[in-house]
Order: sequence, then C-alpha cells, then structure tokens
Amino acid sequence: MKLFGSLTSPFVRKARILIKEKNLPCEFVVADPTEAGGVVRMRNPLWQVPVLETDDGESLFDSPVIVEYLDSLSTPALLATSGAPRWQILRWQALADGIMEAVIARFLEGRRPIVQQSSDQITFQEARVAAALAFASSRLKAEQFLLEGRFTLADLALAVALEYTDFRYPHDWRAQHPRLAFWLAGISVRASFVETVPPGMERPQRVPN
Ligand SMILES: N[C@@H](CCC(=O)N[C@@H](CS)C(=O)NCC(=O)O)C(=O)O
Repeated sequence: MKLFGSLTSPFVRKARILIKEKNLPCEFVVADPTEAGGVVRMRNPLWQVPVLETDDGESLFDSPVIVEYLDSLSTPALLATSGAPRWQILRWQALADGIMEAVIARFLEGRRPIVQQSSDQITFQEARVAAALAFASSRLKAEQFLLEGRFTLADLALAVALEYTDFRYPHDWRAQHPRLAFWLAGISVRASFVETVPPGMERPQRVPN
C-alpha cells in the first residue's frame, strides 16, 4: 500500500498517524496535488490529498474513507464497527474535519492579496472554529480519552485538528478551554504524533502575552 500526500495536510496526517498507531505496512509518498499530470490528480479526480493506493491497485479517497479502510485491516479497531460508539466517533471526526476545513479556508483567505481579502470570510471561519472548540470542550469528560476509555479515531482526529489550528491559526484558545488543552497535551506526546509533526510546526505553540 502507498499513501500519497503532503507533509502539512492535516487530512493526510490523520492517515499517517493511524498507520503508525496500527503499525500497518504502508509507504508514505510525498506528492503534490497541484502538479498537473501528477500521481494525485491521476488517482483522485478531486485533486486532493490524501490518496491511498491499496495492494490491489485501487485508489481510495478522501480521508474518512482512507482511515476507515486502513482501520479495517487489523485489530483493535480505532473506529467502533457498530452501535452508539461508532456514531460518536464519526461525529468527532466530522467535527475535527470541519475545524481543519475552517482553518484552511481562513489561512487561504489570508494569503490572497490584501485588496482581495474578505475580512467577513476570515471572521466567519474564525467563528466556526470557536464554535467547534466550544462544542468539543463541552463534550469533554475528565478522562484521558474522549470515549470508550481508550485511544480511538475520535482522539486521533480531534488532536490533529487542534494541532493544525496551532499551526495555521495560532491563537490562545487554551485560555478559554483549559481542559481541552490538558487533554490535547496527553494525546500529543504519543509517538505517532511526534513522528508526524509538520515541518515548521513547533509544539505546543502559544501566542505570547
Ligand atoms: N475532505 C478531504 C479534504 C482533503 C483536502 O482538503 N486536502 C487538501 C490539502 S489539506 C488538498 O489536497 N488541497 C489541494 C491543493 O492543495 O491543491 C479529505 O478529508 O481528504
């Protein structure tokens, strides 16, 4: 198997962390989704990373499909296969993916020439991130993991989203959500997280007072 992706994409990082957590035989290949005629565009008509090449040559996208496929290859599952835990884990992943999308949208807007930037768009994306972090904070229990008393895809996805927020939208969300910050610190020390830190991302990032 081969996983194609960039070093900075949080969606790719979800899959990379899952591969490490489960010690799966999958090669990571750095690939540029903007390259015309490149492997990403050949394998994913949405021109996005991550893309997974399975052992039978099939291409899988997008990241929720890839992580579920990879998770199905060995036990223990990081995504419960049925019942309430499954929907809860999938909702955590949806929340995390939504945070990543909002952070990316804000970041890309901020990279447009100043005269073309929409401050409304930036404010809107920041408000979405704030609402999502408040939701996450309100659902957090005083436990090491989000649910099931063990590390699941929910912990994986939300921690990737929060670290990506630190990377591309550094602001002091920890002051408002100290329990979330404490929970993240416990997840971030896992080898799978340490080994997949994007280049240029220091951990933890804090806004100076
Ligand atoms: N819903 C997709 C989102 C993937 C995505 O947005 N990937 C970005 C990188 S973070 C991408 O490939 N963008 C295309 C580009 O940079 O040209 C998933 O979960 O895989």
